[in-house]
Amino acid sequence: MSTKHLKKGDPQPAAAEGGKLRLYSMAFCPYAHRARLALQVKGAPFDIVNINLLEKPEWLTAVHPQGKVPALDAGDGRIVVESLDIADFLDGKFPEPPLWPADEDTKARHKKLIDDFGKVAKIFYEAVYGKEKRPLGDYLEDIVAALQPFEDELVAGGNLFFGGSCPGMLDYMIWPWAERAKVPSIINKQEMNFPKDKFPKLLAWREAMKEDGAVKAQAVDTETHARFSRAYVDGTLDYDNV
Ligand SMILES: N[C@@H](CCC(=O)N[C@@H](CS)C(=O)NCC(=O)O)C(=O)O
Repeated sequence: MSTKHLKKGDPQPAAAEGGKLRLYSMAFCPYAHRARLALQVKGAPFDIVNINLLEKPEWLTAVHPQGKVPALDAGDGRIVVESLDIADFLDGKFPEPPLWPADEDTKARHKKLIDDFGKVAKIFYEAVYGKEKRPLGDYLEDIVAALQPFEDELVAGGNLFFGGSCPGMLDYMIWPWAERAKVPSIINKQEMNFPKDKFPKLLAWREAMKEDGAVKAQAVDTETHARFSRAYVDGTLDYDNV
């Protein structure tokens, strides 16, 4: 996959024209993926500036104080950082389709689930990039425990998606890791046998999510994700050609 990522020495591109939104992103960052999904589902015109995170452009900290991605330039002088805050900001700016559930209790539960999903993201990161590798079965055990509340929420909701009949905030905020689910097995060349019988609802959710328009528009295939992760681990990463 060929995607230009700006790096040290590259000038910052001029602001997007006509107050258009701009996302500072990196093609394989799961947090930037969250922001791209939110932009896509809202149908807001936006452009993307991809950043080489190994050789960051000098101006990146003026955009994001921690020199990270994603960062959204709202086109009106405001810059929003943190993937969930970006999605939340977009949900406020573009009410249709609403991403959060209308019911306040459900919204609070979904916010907590998004927060708790951090555990899954952390285990995933360790299984792919961790220096001291444990057998994949150990990571799997932790992931299974961390995912149980998500299966329970789908059972309780009685719908295909957390958001109801179509995906909502919780669906989109966890999808980037579902898209990358096979990467730990590929990178470690070990099977990770997900206990399908324990998670019938989550597995149906994953299949349904693959057919969603925003998910499809922002999709990257598993092999490409795995090539990125392998090159990152091996120290051979060329952001522009993965
Ligand atoms: N909590 C942040 C996490 C963002 C993040 O960790 N981004 C990574 C790329 S996937 C990054 O910019 N890393 C560069 C660095 O830490 O120097 C969010 O949700 O937006």
